[in-house]
Amino acid sequence: MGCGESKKEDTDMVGENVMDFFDRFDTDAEGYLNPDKLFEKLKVEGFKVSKPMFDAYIALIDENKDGKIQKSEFKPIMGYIISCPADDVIFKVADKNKDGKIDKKELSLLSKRLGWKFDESIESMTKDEFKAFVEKNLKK
Ligand SMILES: [Ca+2]
Ligand SMILES: [Ca+2]
Repeated sequence: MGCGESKKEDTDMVGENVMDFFDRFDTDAEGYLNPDKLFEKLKVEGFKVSKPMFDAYIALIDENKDGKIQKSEFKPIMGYIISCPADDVIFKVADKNKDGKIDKKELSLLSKRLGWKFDESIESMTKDEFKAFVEKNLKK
């Protein structure tokens, strides 16, 4: 399976693995994960992601903005974390309509969530352009 490209990520098999993963991490069975705890556990599990990049994931997936990761918020990103390199995950999450580009609407949503500035004249970014954009912003 490629990096989240395959429809298989939606199958029960992977879905179940993802939920097992969640339950394993949610040791207090609270129904949500604390991002810092999740980051530590992902590191232990061997996932290579930097803290600034991880914080960017969290800002993007925390739909109800409570600073915690609920199961429903965790599910889409987990599939990507399992199968994608770290800098692809943020692209996947940011590409809401899954057309392989980050358009202005997606950029402005991301900028709002992460507080990143972008050039309003940009209509869309390719994956490579977006990666460069993310890298630049994470370095700040
Ligand atoms: Ca949340
Ligand atoms: Ca898109």
